Amino acid sequence: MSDAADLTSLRTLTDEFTRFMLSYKFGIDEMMTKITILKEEFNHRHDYSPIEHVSSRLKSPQSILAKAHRKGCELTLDGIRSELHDIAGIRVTCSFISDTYKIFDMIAAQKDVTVLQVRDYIQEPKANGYKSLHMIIEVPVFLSDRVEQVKVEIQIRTIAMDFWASLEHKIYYKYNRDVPERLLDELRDAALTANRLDVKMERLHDEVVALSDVAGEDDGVMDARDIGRAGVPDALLRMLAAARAVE
Ligand code: 0O2
Repeated sequence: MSDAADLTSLRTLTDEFTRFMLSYKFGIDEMMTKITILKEEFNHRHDYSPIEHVSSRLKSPQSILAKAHRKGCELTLDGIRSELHDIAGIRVTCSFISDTYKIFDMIAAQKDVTVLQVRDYIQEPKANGYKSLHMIIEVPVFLSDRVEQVKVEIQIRTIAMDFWASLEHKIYYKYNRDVPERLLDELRDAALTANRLDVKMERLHDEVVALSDVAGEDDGVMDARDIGRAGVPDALLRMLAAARAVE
């Protein structure tokens, strides 16, 4: 092949790969919009948000290649597309364990979202203590010349599970995947402690919610957008009037 032909085919391949990566970016964009809407709407309806934090990441080309090699998948864009499910990734962090399942259900119920795979590491934690609810979904992305179904991996977990997972991930890479047994034991123990905290916090939260339902509690803060709309308590008005009369 001539140098010019080589260059043209290289350009074509680069362009195809860029389009391949872009479709995953668009998949993330679609799902991030859906999750943000769910978060804001839930917040509006219930005065509380089951979602604490949402983040996303696109796997780097190097990491895609390494995983494709590890899985022994065909090194073509089609091969990678069908075998690698986490090129586009979203992580949703919730306050409580029950919230993770609420978010899962709300995502799964969306008409244009197809759930391809579910791994419930909350019900069945990994041997190292890892807990998280994973779903691989497919979402349509509307491009100028076609509609593409894009896979996105969504990991849903509590703050405590997330704290544990990020530390374990760091340790795993620090020791180049060969972590000393003592640290592995401590990590398993820390996972149990994190779980106890999750269970206790949720129980306390349920208790407080039940109390404030009865008392119609004011939590002591107001949204700045409500200034002018919220009424001024009678007692405060009387106090202000009395102070003015003394002036
Ligand atoms: P990274 O760097 O986060 O992207 P599969 O071949 O698809 O069946 P896979 O991809 O290992 O197997 O699926 P699984 O078990 O659902 O894990 C997918 C992702 O979950 C991982 O992606 C991690 O992000 C996370 N994960 C799974 N197990 C653990 C764990 O024990 N500890 C931590 N900290 N995270 C975990 P990657 O590509 O491995 O890593």
